[in-house]
Amino acid sequence: MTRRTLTAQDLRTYAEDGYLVVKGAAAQRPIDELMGFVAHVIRLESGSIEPDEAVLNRVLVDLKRSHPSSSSWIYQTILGSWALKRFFIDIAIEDMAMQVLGMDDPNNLGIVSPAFRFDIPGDTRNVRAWHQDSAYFRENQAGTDALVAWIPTTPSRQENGSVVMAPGTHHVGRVGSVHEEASGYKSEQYVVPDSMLEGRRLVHVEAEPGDVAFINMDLVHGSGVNSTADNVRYTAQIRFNTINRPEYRPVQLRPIYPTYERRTD
Ligand SMILES: O=C(O)CCC(=O)C(=O)O
Repeated sequence: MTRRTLTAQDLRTYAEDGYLVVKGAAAQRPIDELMGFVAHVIRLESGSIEPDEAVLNRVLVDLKRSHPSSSSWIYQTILGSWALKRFFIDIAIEDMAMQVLGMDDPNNLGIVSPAFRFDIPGDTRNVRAWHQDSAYFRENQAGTDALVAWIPTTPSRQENGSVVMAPGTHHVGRVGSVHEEASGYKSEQYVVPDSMLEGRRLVHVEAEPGDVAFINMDLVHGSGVNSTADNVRYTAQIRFNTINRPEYRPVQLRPIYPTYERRTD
């Protein structure tokens, strides 16, 4: 993909709102390849021989409700895959991330937590509450030195729970969040105080596969509510950071190998 130059207005929007949606930033082919791989992983666990559309939606919804551990196996298998790593390389959005970070030398670009989410209707255990990513990821101090790239790989709409932004909240900086440990099948959360949202305008991002939202690490945002019957919302995320800062602190991760109760056990 050729280098895409962001405009001065794009960079002003990012600075003022704390996020920027770039339409058509990623090519369709890597998205199709990734979603084909995701359907493959769901088939490995569900045993379904139905077409991709059914596997990616109804089959996964049913599986997650009946076998939450299977859904966890699928989630972790996707995170550990070569296909997901290759996706982030193939979409080649690092130039845009560098422009947003005001960086010239790619040797100064770090990443953390290349991730992939599937948000199924009615799920309350894995949605992200109102948060700042800087509470989870501590590589840099300043919210402007790092960002989240949020990448829908299927259409992301208010009704299927697309991410909701609170524009301008990044100007407050990192605030004290309440930490809730992961437990059972519930994800860990760092939740910002309600006061961060008082009087704020909220924007439900509506985006197509290939659009990318670049989000300042201090911007308050969260998952919406997926109120559809069986439309799973799929998104990838990768966090870019700046390694040539005196306070830069690379994360050290500890492996955990949970016991999975597979559907076929
Ligand atoms: O897409 C979503 O539900 C929100 C994801 C998010 O907020 C994040 O990864 O920081």
